[in-house]
Amino acid sequence: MSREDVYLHVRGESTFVDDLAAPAGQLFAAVLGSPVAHGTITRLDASGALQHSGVVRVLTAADIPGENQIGPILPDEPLLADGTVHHVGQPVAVVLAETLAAARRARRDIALEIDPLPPVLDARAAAARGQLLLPARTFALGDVDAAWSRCAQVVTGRADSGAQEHFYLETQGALAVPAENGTVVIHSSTQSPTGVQRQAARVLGVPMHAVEVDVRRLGGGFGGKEDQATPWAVICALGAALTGCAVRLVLDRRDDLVMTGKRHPYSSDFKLGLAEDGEFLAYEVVYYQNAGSAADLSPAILERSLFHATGSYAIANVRATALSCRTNLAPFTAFRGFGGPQAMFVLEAAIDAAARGMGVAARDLQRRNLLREGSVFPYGQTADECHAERCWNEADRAYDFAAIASAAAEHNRSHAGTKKGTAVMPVCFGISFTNPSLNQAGALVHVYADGSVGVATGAVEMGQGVNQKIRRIVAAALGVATARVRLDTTNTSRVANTSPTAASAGADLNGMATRLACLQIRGRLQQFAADRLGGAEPAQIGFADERVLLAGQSTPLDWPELIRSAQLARIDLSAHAHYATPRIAFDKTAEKGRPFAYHVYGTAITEVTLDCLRGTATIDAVRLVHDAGKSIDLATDRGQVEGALAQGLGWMLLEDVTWDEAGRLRQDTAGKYKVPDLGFVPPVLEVAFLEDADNPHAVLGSKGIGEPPLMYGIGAYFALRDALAAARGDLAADYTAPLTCERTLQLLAGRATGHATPNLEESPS
Ligand code: MTE
Ligand code: LUZ
Ligand code: MOS
Repeated sequence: MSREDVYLHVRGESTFVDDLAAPAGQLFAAVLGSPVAHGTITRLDASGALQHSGVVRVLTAADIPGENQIGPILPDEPLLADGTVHHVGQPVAVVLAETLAAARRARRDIALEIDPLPPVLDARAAAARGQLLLPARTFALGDVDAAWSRCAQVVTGRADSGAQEHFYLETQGALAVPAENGTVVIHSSTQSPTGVQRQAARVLGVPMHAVEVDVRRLGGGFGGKEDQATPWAVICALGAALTGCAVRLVLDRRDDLVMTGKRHPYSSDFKLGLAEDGEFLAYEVVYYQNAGSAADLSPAILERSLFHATGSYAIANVRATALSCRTNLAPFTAFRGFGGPQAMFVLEAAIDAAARGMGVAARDLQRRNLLREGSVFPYGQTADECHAERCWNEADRAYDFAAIASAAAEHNRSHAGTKKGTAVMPVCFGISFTNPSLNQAGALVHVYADGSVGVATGAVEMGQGVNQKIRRIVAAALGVATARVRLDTTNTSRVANTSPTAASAGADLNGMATRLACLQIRGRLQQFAADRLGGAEPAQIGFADERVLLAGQSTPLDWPELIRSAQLARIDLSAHAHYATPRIAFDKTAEKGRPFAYHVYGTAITEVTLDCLRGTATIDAVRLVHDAGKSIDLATDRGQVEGALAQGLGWMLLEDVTWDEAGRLRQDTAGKYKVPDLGFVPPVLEVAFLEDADNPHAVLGSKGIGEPPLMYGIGAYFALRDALAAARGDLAADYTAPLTCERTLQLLAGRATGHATPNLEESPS
């Protein structure tokens, strides 16, 4: 049985927030965002907007009954601007009107005057001014300073990676419906129903029990709705509380692009030292993370960059320092990979520079330094059940890296107009929220009297297939067909205090909680069936193919009959369970611990062809071996690998996010932003899953899959650089991503490409 929602999607029957029928008296909201990146509000007068017919009320910071604060980590993010504005698009006021058109029209007639202050847009410039969110953090291993003198080769350089727009098909939105006695129900397109509940309660000044958040599904989240679905939901709740009417707010694409955060741009300095034989002896790196104007999730994202500083490699001496820099851009936020891709890009740039400096193939250096069983990460955890070399070797055996590279070289000898390039990209990604307390989940399972099963968990379905995986987990635990199992909406009243569906751990955590709940019910049913079958041992009872088994043999009792009679016999057919990942801990003072339940591994080889005249590149092939553990749903996992890869390729080669000097986003409409489409994805895309891979640390031996494959996309950047190097022997040591067609042409012309992030001031060093 394939995914239930596939049929709904294809027929256009799946519902999203904006498909919910309008409650009687519903109002529409339109948010006025700041037109300038930094300044002091000198006048905010809504009287002009209130003249419009249909306008009911205009909300500003002064209307907030509770705290004007929604910062999830640091209290630095007002819901509505109060006194100062810190980025273009920052919410300042909200028009509530009877029609959407009236709300949007009236928004233009709010008088907003701002005394501008100079904006800081670049991370290094912000660091030079001391604009850090928190003190810098450093992860260290061994003795870096002592190691340099032993190195035969030391390369230094700079690497810059750009922002990335989530471009979920469903824009941010919410519908809040007031209920009796000051309570409210919020339908939100959020990955974090509890996060919305917590911040709505904070802003309204009510207990969390007065706020119910409900989520059917998202039309994509990709991290963009891990924290940044909150303001829109809270604005609706505020409007509902103040007017007594339901309030709907669904951002149009332009507002969504301008007002919400993207993947963090990073600018980094690296220094990599190698022994004669290519061993990585020492690695030093400083990351300047452009956090935008408020902390949002930036400190957690910065932390994950540090965790992934050494990528898939064992390096004995490391010092990685990370600075989260406050700038006047919309707060950057979670995006698939969560700081990991940015860190891995820097190390791959260092390896590329070293390989070119030493005249060896990058893949020989990569292979020489891969993580092995027992390798120690800079944060103190060891690589256990390490599959880095297995993935590499299986990929090399299946695809023959040397043959692919020599075919490219052969092409390059005989073609002047086009050049081929190749690169291998190994990935190692830690699974668990790096904040240990987030690694918990709950589930509520009901077996109804007709034998059908309803499941509620904290997991949000956003296209990643978590519902399908949970159905399969239930089917396996109870021995029933997946068709019997249906996932309820994700609702804070059914399962409370949940973590966001994120960190690729949604199925791990909620799947395990669901399995534990099923096992409780299963235990009761074993007892009941044992009695009914004339006093057998409960342990002898099993459930498979919708039948009750006794000592492995089929009995006349089938699932519907079992449940019907169990219900009549007053057996509890419901269970709640909670799962907390065991054995994870992290000491932030020492910066050492065991933050991850396990790691995901894989290796990809990418081939590109560069058109030397036009600067265009085509990705010819990506072939990879990925460690998915024992997959719960192969088709879903394959889809996740393909989708994540496409997003990684887009980040590296295609998707360019830029701002003008005043801090205004240039790509403020869909037409100005390129996202990968089918024609961009390589025609040859071979995905093999690692054979005989088990994982003792997650449900049914599976592994989290949502994020890790994104980082295979980094290979395309270095494959394109490889092709560029074939076109130009004196290729500049410029590591700026994305390597768009424009940048490629500049490199072909022998020019530096400039940096993806605004770099308006000199860097401090
Ligand atoms: N796949 C689809 N189709 N849509 C999404 O929004 N989000 C990704 C990934 N895959 C996403 C997706 C991100 S950022 C994460 S963290 C995981 O799914 C979350 O789901 P999981 O933990 O259940 O894998
Ligand atoms: N969110 C979070 C995440 O809060 N902590 C994490 O470690 C994480 N990792 C990936 C994606 N989202
Ligand atoms: Mo994913 S960035 O953890 O939502």
